Amino acid sequence: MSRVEVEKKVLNENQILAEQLRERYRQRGILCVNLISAPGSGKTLLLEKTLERMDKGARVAVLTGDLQTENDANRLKRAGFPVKQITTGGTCHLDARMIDKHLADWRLEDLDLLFIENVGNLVCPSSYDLGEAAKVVLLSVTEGEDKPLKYPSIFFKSELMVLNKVDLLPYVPFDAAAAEENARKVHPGMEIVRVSCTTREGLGEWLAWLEKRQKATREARAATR
Ligand SMILES: Nc1nc2c(ncn2[C@@H]2O[C@H](COP(=O)(O)OP(=O)(O)O)[C@@H](O)[C@H]2O)c(=O)[nH]1
Ligand SMILES: [Mg+2]
Repeated sequence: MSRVEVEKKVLNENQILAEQLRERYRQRGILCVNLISAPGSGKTLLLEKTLERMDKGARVAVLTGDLQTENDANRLKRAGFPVKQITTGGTCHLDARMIDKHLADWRLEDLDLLFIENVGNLVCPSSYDLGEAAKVVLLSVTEGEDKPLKYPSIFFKSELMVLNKVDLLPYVPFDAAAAEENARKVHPGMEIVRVSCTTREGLGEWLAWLEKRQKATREARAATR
């Protein structure tokens, strides 16, 4: 079997499992969000600040992926919600089987919101559906405004772009308007929020986007009952 055929088979198997996960989330009214970015753009800090703003009784959980270490899970657990680390060894993305395996001993009935922090990488995670309702791509202002043009697939497939680290804009030569224009060249009409996870600027807009998507998830579930 050629390399192309093997890759196609793996992707098809992933897609089947991802659709099963999506159906499980749909039946329970869970919003699943898959966060993707290059390493260091601020996925974990965004999640830490998000969890910090949630009510103590919020039905939220996080699966966080990295090649090695439990560092991110340890950071995220401080908020008191269920968190699991997925260490992939050498794999540069999460896949649906890893998600299925790590969800096995959680009761999905107890969740309304599931965050997945993907492995830091703008390429491979774009090819693997995890059953999420939405992919969210983070771009930080230290990465260069041309990244949406260089890595179009993930910007095209993501519903929202979080432009992070805007607190650093006075210190780096980064044209935020050009970055947004580039994102919308590959994904016309893409939603974008500007955020600083350190100063918390823009976090309200991000939380409003989440609330809007959760409302849509609840309504879609109610419509099928
Ligand atoms: N100045 C600044 N630093 C940030 C911001 N968000 C994240 N960082 C820093 O960027 C580094 C990487 O963040 P992390 O959340 O680990 O990124 P991840 O690899 O995408 O999960 C850490 O040192 C964070 O403190 C931000 O909005 N502004
Ligand atoms: Mg991280």
